[in-house]
Amino acid sequence: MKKIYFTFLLFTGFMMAQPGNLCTDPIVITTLPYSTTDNTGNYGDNYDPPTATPISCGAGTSGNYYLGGNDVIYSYTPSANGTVTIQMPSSPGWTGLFVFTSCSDIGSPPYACNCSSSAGTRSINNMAVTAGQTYYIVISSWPSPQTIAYTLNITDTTLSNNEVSSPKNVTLYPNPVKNILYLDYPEIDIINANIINVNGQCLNVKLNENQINVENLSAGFYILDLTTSEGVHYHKNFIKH
Ligand SMILES: [Ca+2]
Repeated sequence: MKKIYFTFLLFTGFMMAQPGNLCTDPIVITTLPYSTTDNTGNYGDNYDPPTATPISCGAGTSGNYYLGGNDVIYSYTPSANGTVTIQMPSSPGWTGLFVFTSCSDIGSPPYACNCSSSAGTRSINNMAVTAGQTYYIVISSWPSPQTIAYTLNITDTTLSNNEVSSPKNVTLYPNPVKNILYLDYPEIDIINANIINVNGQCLNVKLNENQINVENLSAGFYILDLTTSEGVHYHKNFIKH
């Protein structure tokens, strides 16, 4: 009986690989904030670094092998447009945090990423997310260390993203935009504008007579961060095409 039971355990263990090993069976994150502590040693080494053009994911990371070690895959599908911040605090060196928008993209340039050979926090700040799109979050390392202990924290950083329903109405048009983005904000005093890209990087823009010239931006999804004279931030999403 004991032998049969052991054989059964071995069989089911083999047949039912735990979620997180493969992108097609990720650890599904359903609500934010999310926090977990784990070790990539509990998962397999199923994905490889890119073999084509090296990907830069932070200072000094080109020519990277940051998918070389064991890999863990999480997925998150937001129900609303907004921004999230993904962090691995107190991470050992030679570790990488990647986000892909499809499983087939793993090994190709990611949607967002942060890697470093130094110990510290890996962070993707204010990453733009679109409702209904699944984002695959991959944690890995160089082949040395092959496995790492990690903490993964994901928070919803969408700020005032419901301003459409606010009495202080802000309107952007056209959206999608090609050259000039027009702003209408009759009830508030906006003193500064920034555009945030999908990597959470702030791009300098000039707000001029309620217009922003965006013709030099690459096609994609952006957040317009507006600061009022009272120091309140309003975020509006737009698409450049
Ligand atoms: Ca790997």
